[in-house]
Parts: sequence; structure tokens; C-alpha cells
Amino acid sequence: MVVIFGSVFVSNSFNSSFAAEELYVSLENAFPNLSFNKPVEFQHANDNSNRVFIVEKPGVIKVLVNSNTTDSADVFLDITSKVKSDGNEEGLLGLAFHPNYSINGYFFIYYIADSPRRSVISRFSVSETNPNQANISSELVLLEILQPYSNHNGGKLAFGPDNYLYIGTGDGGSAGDPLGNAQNLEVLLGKILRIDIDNIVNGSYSIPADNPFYGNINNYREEIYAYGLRNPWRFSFDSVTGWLWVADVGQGTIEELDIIESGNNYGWNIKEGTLCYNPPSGCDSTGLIDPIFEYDHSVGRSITGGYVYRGTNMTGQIGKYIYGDYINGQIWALEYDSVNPTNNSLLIETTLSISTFGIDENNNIYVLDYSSGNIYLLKSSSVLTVRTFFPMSVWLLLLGSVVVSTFVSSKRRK
Ligand SMILES: [Ca+2]
Ligand SMILES: [Ca+2]
Repeated sequence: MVVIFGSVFVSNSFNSSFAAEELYVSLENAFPNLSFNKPVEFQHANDNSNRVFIVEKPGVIKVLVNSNTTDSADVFLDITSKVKSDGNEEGLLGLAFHPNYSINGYFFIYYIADSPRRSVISRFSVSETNPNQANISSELVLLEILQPYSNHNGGKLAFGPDNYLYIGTGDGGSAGDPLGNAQNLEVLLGKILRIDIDNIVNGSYSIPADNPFYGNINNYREEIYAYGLRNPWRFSFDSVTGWLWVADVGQGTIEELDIIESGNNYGWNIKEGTLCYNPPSGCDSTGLIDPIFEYDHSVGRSITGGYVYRGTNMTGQIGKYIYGDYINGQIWALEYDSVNPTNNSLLIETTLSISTFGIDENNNIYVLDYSSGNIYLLKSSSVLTVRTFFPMSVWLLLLGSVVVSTFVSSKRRK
């Protein structure tokens, strides 16, 4: 079933003349028989099992066959009793499967716990007898980070092409980073972290020797890969370029996209996007890396990072970074030439509360609606559901000119 948001009537002739160029994108309910409870993450296990795993914020991971006829999901893991999820941004927030999951059965999660309020990053193992069930008693805690406030917890986990585990932490919360965490290299908040979970030294992980602060004598945390982040809400690695794309949610003015490199300072809370934040003018930008792309709050109000598209069902979008906005429901595709953003096109306007994007084993991309709990597959469409590049008035002008030229040419044939 194709779900169309903001669709407009377009004549068939006009429509088909553009369909071959795949200007149109639509959403299809990926699991019309199912909905989820506050879904915030969508992963697959990289094991060719055609399963997907849906993280529900209160503390449950569901597993199901990736088919639109699936009518039931198994509970893969339920740690609701361990998870503090009463704050809007608290809960079970992240899931990443080990690159060799099909051999070792390891997966990693990020959740908020209470007493004291903290982030927990843990490793679990799958059951030895049931591939659709985790071993609930297999938890190995890797990291715990005290959380001063309920918001800005980050929560994304992903393995890089180097097989190291990357962790996104928020600045700890409140507003404006009052504790200065993001610029403080002695704390783990407001950072992208990078750890080696395969070689365990003194605990449950080790520090890669090429981490930027490895072996420093300044008391800087060696887990830090990059800093100056406010609340990275979703990041991903492009499987082709290896670039680490991070969406950093803004304070009150700017939403931004960064391509993260080792040791760099992405500015918060000295800057919000390309603007000075603290101080509000005349800030010292020395050494700060500006976003590759940003938009202000007249466009959207809370960015949700996605993926560089490498799938098969929208050939017109290959190589573009697909992302959205939680508040306004719009989904865009950004083209970037490694120096500048070259085009940012609105793919579709929706009424969804876009909590996250996911990709399946075929690199097709999904969008999760926090409000309804539904999950949608993004696909190309022969039906215009969005104003791409141009406002509707331009499309109507184009449509009008097609009608006129068709009329003229048919007159000439007579
Ligand atoms: Ca927090
Ligand atoms: Ca920034």
C-alpha cells in the first residue's frame, strides 16, 4: 500500500514523462500488520537472515522477517527493568551488531539507567539455541557515563569500516551546555567516541593506537575521536567513501550535518552551526570545523540523521545523503562533492515524527515514525507526492506549458 502525503493530482502524460528520471519518492508501510512502541532504531545483523531488529525506546528489541506480509515479531531482548525511559530523550537508544555477528553472536546497546542517572554501553550475546532471542544474562558493561540532565544523551552506536565501535554522546543536557562538556576533553559527553571491543585491556575494551588523544599526558579521555558535539542524533558510515556523517541537533537556531574526522572540534558550544553561540558574537573560531550543511529553524527544528543511499529501489538517489527533520517530517537528499554541498532536494513531505532511519541487508532505506510506531520504506514512485526543487506554482506552470504545447502540436497535425 502506497502512503501518499500531500499528494496532488497530476495528469498521466505529465507524470510518465518524468517518472523515468525518478524525481518522485513515496513511502510504503513496510510492515502493515505491525506497529512498534516508540521505535528509535532499525538495524540488521549482517547475517543474510533477512531479519530486521527494531529498538523500542522503553527497553525492548523486536526481531522480525523483513517482509510486508510479516504479522508477528519476536522479543529479541527486553531490558525494560534496567532502562530509565521517562525522559523524552531517555531510554534504549542504540543498537549495533558486531561485524562478525554471524560468528560470535555479539551485539552492543546504548541505554539510560537510573540511580545514578547514566548512559550505559553494553555488549550482549545471542542465545546459543534461539537466533531470535538474546541471552538476557550475557550483559558485559563496557562504559558508564554519568548524565547530569535527562536530555541530550546521544545514543547512536555503529561500527566503522575499521571495525571499531563508534559511540555518539550528547553534551549531557539542559540547554546551552552549562557544564561546558562538549569542549572539555576530560569528559566523554558531547563527543564521538571510538573504542576497540575486540582487544580487551584492563576492562572491557581498549583504545585504538591511532585515536587522536591516545597516550596523551593532559588527562584527556583517550576514547574521544571528535568533540564539540551537542546531541548527535544519528550518524552513519557511507559504505563506499567510509565517511562518517553526523547530524547534530541544534539549540534554538541551527540544525547541522558534519562529516567527522579524527581529532576535530565541531564547535559546540562556542558555535551553533556557523553562528557564534557563546559568546553570541565575536567568538574565536580558531580550529573549529563548520558543518558541511546547515538549515535554520524556519526550515526545520530537529534534524534526524540518515544514510548515504546505496540501495536499489531509488536509483536516482544513489550516493546522496538522505536525512529528515523530526518536527516537520520532511525528508531531504543532500549531494556533496567532498568540498561543498552541491544540491539539497526535498524528497517528500510527511506528517511523521521521524525518530530515525534504517537500512536493510539490501541497503534500502526506511523511516521510523515515533508517533504511530509505523515503519515506512522509501521507494521511487511514478506518482508525484512532493514538490521537488520547485514550488507547486512552478510545477503548475510546467504542467500548463505541457498542456499548451500538446494542444499546439495537435493543432499542427490537423
Ligand atoms: Ca543527559
Ligand atoms: Ca557544530
